Formats: sequence, structure tokens, C-alpha cells
Amino acid sequence: MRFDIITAVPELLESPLSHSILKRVVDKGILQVFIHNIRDFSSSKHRQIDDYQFGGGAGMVLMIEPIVKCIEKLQSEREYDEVIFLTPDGDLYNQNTANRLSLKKNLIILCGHYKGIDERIREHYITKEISIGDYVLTGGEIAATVLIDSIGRLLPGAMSDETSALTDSFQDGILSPPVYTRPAEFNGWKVPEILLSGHEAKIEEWRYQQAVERTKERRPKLLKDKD
Ligand code: 6GU
Repeated sequence: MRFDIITAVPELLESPLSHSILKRVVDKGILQVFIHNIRDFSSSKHRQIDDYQFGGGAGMVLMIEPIVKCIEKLQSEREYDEVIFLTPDGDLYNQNTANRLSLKKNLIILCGHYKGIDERIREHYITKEISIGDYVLTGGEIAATVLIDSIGRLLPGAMSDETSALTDSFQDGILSPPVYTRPAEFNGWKVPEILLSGHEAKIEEWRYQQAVERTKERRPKLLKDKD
């Protein structure tokens, strides 16, 4: 799978890709991430990429030309499944969207910044708009790392234990049960007896009950959305 990220602040995207599971996915070639600096596509001598908004008002707007040049260059090189714009007024991101996007081959991700981007880019190039939650970030870069991480870990070969992505919180529409590791007792605090019993079927049942209980308590709406 290939991501092409278009951004005004490429530095913000570098570190998250250089560690842990994501690094392994990139090193193995399962995931390719190319970062494009909008400034490299500016035709002005000061490499300007933003300007005042027509009609007045506070905040700069990303200009149409550099972004269009970048998108069109990429689209001339290969077919893209989606051109995604990251913006607080997009569709709310969830596990379901991550699962669906993980089946795609090539994605362009455009990070918004400042007050936004020239609306004509959205009208003519963007095929999907995504928000990662109801709060405002300074730009789409952190949201882009959220997409890359949540999608990258789903790709075949990303996890050492192939089943582990399937037992995530949200993957069945419910939260994960609690987990424990050694020691079986610490400061007098004991691990639930059932987990030490070796009785696989009972352990599975216990985990499922715990997961449902936790979901009822913390996120009841997830259970309602399931049926
Ligand atoms: Cl995708 N971008 C920005 N700037 N803010 C956000 C967001 C995206 N998702 C939630 N807040």
C-alpha cells in the first residue's frame, strides 16, 4: 500500500514513521509513505503557499495552485483510489473506515492548515473528507499519522501475531477485556483466578463477558450501534 501525504509541515510526519510497528511495516515494504512539501510546488519566488481570504476575515488560506500541481503530478504517475482531505468538518473517522481504507492500494492524503484550503480544491480533486474527532488541531498532519498508524497496522504482515489486529478494541464493535502479565500477585493484588486455570473455553467466555461489561459501562452506544 502507498500513501502520498501532501503537507506544509513535512517535519511533523517524520518521527511517527521511524519507530515500532510502523517502522517495521515501512522497512518490510508493506507500506510506502511519500511526503510532499507543498512549498516545493509554489511558483512564487518566496515559495508562498498561503494567502489572505477573499471577502476578508482572520486567518490564511492554502492557495489552489501549488496543491493542484502536486496532486496532478502524482495522478499523472499512478492511479489513486482516493484523494483524502483531513479537516475537522470531514466524516468522523472510526475502525470501520480504517478497515476499508486498508484494502486500498494508493491514497493521497492532503493535510489542511491555517484557516483551510481554497474550496475549489475540495470541489474538484477531493474524493473523501475525514476528521479524527470533534476538536480542532492546528493542521491535518497529526491526523495523517493517526490514519497511517491505524491503517498500517492492519496490513497483512504488519503484526507478528497475525490474529492480534482482529482482537482489538472496536474490531468486534466492543472494547477489549483487561489483560495481565507476570507476576500473578503484586502487593497482594491478584490476577483473576480464571486466567491461571488453563481452561481455554472458560477463559474465552470470561474475556467476552468482561469486554461486554466494559463496553456497557464505558461506551454503551457501541453496543447499540452493533444491532
Ligand atoms: Cl483531520 N484536521 C484538523 N485541523 N483538525 C481536526 C481534524 C483534522 N480532525 C479533528 N480535528
